[in-house]
Amino acid sequence: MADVEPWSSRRGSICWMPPPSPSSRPPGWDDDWERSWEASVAGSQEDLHPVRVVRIDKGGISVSETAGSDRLVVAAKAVRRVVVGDVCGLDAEAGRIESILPRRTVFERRAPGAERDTVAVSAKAIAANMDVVLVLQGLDSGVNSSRLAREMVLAWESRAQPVVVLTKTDLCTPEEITPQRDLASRFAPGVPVVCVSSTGSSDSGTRELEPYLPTGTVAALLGASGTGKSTLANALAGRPVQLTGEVREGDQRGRHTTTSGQMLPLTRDRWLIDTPGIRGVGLWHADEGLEAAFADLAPFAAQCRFADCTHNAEPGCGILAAVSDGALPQDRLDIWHELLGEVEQLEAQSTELEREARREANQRSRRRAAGRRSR
Ligand SMILES: Nc1nc2c(ncn2[C@@H]2O[C@H](COP(=O)(O)OP(=O)(O)OP(=O)(O)O)[C@@H](O)[C@H]2O)c(=O)[nH]1
Ligand SMILES: [Mg+2]
Ligand SMILES: [Zn+2]
Repeated sequence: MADVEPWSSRRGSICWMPPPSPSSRPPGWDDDWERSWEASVAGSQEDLHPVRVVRIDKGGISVSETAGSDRLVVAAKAVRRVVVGDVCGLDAEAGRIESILPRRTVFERRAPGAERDTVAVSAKAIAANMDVVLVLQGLDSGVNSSRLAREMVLAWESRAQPVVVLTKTDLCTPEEITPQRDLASRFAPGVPVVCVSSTGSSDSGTRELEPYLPTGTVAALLGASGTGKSTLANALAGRPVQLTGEVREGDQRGRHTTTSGQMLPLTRDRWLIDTPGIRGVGLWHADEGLEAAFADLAPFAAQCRFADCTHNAEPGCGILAAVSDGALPQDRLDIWHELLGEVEQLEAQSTELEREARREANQRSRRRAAGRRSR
């Protein structure tokens, strides 16, 4: 390997970095990334190398230049905005991330408050560029339909492809599984529902998931505590993997788990994006997600007499008609009203916060202007 210069000698960082080879490509790279790279970086900044953010710690950003390669460490100061999963242009000489490729998919949570010089009541990205979101529900406790509906909104909103995974088939009889699968399908219309068992000694319990995780896939896991996310990750990897926040045996301080996000290799060519933030993500600016998650309501809504029908009590409401003649189950409409109400409430709050932030930003700029005048 040519010209390996210890970073520590140049910039007080914690890791050395070999210069990337020009032909290497980061984990999960595909033709779309190649096109995006050509369009946004390659022509204008020839000295940059494509890398993927695979881990973010307090101390720095780890990037991977090629699948399975050693990780490189970039000072966190360089770019605050990157999140795990981001594909970036790295200036290897300077050890700096210079650009972030447009994100294909992203998990966001609300980040209210004003930042310097900007009105920033906005969504804060927490993970990017996952291809698939595995939404887990445990068959042992039964499908929680309202939770599943909410998770589907979040998954769709990220723009990644959702797949519902019903775990722990080994704890149920086939007769018990069928109605649960049907319930899940009803609350995740148009989404594959796969039943797995992650605790067997062979991989046969998770084989059904394979078609949804083709070579190059980057997946993320959504699901309540105890639904089997860690166990499924281990089963898919064929070895124990360490999800964020888990305390490793014999290391009660959880030293290895302080990361705020990581992209773990499951196999040589499949990855798992894991951040504690994904698990805690709430509804926020979820219009697109709501629309996609409730696609089963759309054909009935198209029949409503009024374009702005709220489907509460209006005459000629296609949805209410569908409910009364049994074409649309009442519980689907109920959960839609509930989630829409939540999103609207959040939006109303954001408007208030936004007003406040704008007022503060204006005050700051007035003070600055006054400062300039008095100089
Ligand atoms: N029988 C059986 N048990 C399972 C299966 N998957 C998970 N479990 C058990 O369910 C419990 C919870 O599984 P975890 O993988 O820890 O769940 P998790 O989603 O990671 O939970 P948190 O980390 O708390 O969010 C554990 O006791 C697992 O052994 C399965 O397919 N079959
Ligand atoms: Mg876990
Ligand atoms: Zn209506």
